[in-house]
Amino acid sequence: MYTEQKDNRLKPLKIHCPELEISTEPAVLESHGCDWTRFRTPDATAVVFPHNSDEVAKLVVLARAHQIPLVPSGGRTGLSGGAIADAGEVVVSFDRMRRIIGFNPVDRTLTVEPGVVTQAIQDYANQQNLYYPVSFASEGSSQIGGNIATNAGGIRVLRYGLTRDQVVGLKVIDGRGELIECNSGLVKNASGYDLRHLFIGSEGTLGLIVEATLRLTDPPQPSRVMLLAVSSLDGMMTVFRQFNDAMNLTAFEFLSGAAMSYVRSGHDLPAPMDTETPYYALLEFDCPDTDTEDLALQRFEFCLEDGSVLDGVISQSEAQAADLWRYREGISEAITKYTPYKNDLSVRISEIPGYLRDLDELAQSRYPDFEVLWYGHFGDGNLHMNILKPADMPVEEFESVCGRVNPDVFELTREHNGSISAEHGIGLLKQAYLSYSRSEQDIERMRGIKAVFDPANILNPGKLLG
Ligand code: 2HG
Ligand code: ZN
Repeated sequence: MYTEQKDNRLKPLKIHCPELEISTEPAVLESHGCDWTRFRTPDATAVVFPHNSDEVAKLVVLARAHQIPLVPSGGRTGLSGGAIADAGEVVVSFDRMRRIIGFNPVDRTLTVEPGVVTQAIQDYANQQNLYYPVSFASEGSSQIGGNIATNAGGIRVLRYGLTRDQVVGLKVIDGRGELIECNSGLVKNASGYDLRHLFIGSEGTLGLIVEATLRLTDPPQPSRVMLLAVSSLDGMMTVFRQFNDAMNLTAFEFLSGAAMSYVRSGHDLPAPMDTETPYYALLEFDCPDTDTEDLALQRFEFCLEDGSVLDGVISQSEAQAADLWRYREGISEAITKYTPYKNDLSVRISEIPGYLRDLDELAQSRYPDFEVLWYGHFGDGNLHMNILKPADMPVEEFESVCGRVNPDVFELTREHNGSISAEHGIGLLKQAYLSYSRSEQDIERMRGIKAVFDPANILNPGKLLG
């Protein structure tokens, strides 16, 4: 974007919000103008760092008056371009709003500012002998405001639900600069539309989260992790049913044999077992006593006998459990250097084998020269499809080839009643495909809601609804 247009956005900020911390340092514009998504070049006008909700409100009022587009920015670990500023927007970083505001031991709630890092919330909960259950590989840098704005999922959704299920109170500055207080930490509240749930997962298009109250829960029981070599997708379903019926699962993840090879070479990990298979399942379950462990081993024997499992290992310590998790949690980072094109898909669990088979066939016929890796959260129906870029192909060409196949991938997803985004969001990258998961009428309804909270369309324009 032209410097003059950027100046027109920057000047009112400097004049009317002189106390606001503003950076136009090239390195800051670059780092805060994008998330973990590849395929876009950041081009932000400025990055602002409000210190409290009053500053956020004042900023939004000014942005509305001067038609300055704002991109909210947390830990920038998103994978759909929700936090990208590539059209001269002003990035609103919550790096200076990192206070833990208060813990209530009776209500078991924690109130925090949006810039608090997810792991800091987990650690705080642990210190109180409680537990914040939302967990994913980027928890060391992602911020709670971003988690809420994208309704982050992760590895323990099948037991504890999504970020949405942990939020009991929310304060938000909407696109008119008004503070909206939602639910005040109540467990029960039947007083009408629950606006909190509109903001959760709205990808910063309806309001900027300035405070959140989170429900903490009991610490988990001692657990075990199993990594199983699984012979086929139907075998994976057998394993899921056997263990889900018998055990209290906290996670049921899967990865393809190819994903296993990449995570091993990327992190220099040893072979977890002698047998190599097309798929691996990683299970975590409560295991408070030896009877439960015996039960798990019985289920394992059953799966071995019926051929769905060919081999497996079980953790005997927390360190071993962490080592086994690396085979699943390390994949995304290990393949970053191959500039993967990502689709984050979901179907009902019972649909996974048929859907994945159809998808794999489609991938093999439409991307014959590309390597496609599968992994994800089998236990909640979320599949991550990663297509690796051939080393000699320019990024633009790769993106456009993947984009041409997307309609077929998403049509198949629609046929299986699935969603084109399970947990990463629509953001910028999947915006053009929203209609594969939402009807035209639904999109119109969402536009109506957007107009109520952000009439001037200054909050993350171009994302989600376009
Ligand atoms: C995961 O489950 C993350 O590892 C990242 O959601 C998924 O890299 C991906 O596609
Ligand atoms: Zn995931």
